[in-house]
Amino acid sequence: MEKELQVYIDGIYYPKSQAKVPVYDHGLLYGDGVFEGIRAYNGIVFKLKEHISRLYRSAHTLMLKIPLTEEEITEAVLETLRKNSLRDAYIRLVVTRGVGDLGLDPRKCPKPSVIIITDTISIMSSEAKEKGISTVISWVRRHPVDTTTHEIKSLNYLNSVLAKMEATAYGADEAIGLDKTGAISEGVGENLFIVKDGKVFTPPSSTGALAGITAKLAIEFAKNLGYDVAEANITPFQLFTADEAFFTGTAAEVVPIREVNKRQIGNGKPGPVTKKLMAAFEKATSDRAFGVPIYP
Ligand code: PXG
Repeated sequence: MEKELQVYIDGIYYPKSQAKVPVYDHGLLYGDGVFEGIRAYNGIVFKLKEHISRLYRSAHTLMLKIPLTEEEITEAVLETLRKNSLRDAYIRLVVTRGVGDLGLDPRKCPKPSVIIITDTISIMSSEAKEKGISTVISWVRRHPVDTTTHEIKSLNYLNSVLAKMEATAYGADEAIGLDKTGAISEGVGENLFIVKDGKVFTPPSSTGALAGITAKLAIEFAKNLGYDVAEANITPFQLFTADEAFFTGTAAEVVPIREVNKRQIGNGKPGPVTKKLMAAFEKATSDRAFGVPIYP
């Protein structure tokens, strides 16, 4: 039998089937915690430093003190990957408020818990990459910036789950969320971009969108390719009538959007800017300069 994957919980490794959190953990009771989703490609953990840094920024906002330094948590991620002999992996890093009592007060939670899951990931199909994906704008709004905004990568993802279910129910591949004003914010686990008249636009963080690590890279690549890139409010109309649209994200990488609420985007095929950015991103995932080696 194949050896079971080992999961790191507070410095101890448990087989996947026995890796559990206590029912009094405020991560479960109140969604009180933060997480990161990270990928490793061919022995390199892509943008690990940036993901760890974002984890600490999320935790800082929740006044959640991670009981490890950034260096220690980096080493724990690498060690977990080595323990599982992984080279291509999906890494889920979770920090919960820890065990408390049946009340909201986090002062009752003396010790946050650090969980590191390393597993494989179901990636976007090659068909999605070649033809683009279909999307629906969901009735479920993104969290406003003055609530549990998605600028914080917290354990509150219920609006993403609901929007994803809606997309599935309507036979679409992915959902798009609006902010409170009706402007486009992002996908349920992806940032969104449009291309119009040769210029690239993405919604600002005032829409509650996460500062995506893949998005930041896509912006860099687009600028290097000579395109103007700007943060701008995007209306549903502007999305429907864009020349190109695409998502970026750790799971999605760069993926073309061919349809929004049954409206075809552009000519319905991945556009030239999207294709160039997909190629640039793919090249980056096999470049050691973009990550940290698991096996030095
Ligand atoms: N917006 C949101 C709300 C996210 O959760 C992104 C954008 C893209 O950010 P990055 O930094 O990954 O380019 C995310 C990331 C999943 C899954 O299981 C989702 C994310 C990351 C990993 C896995 O669907 N979301």
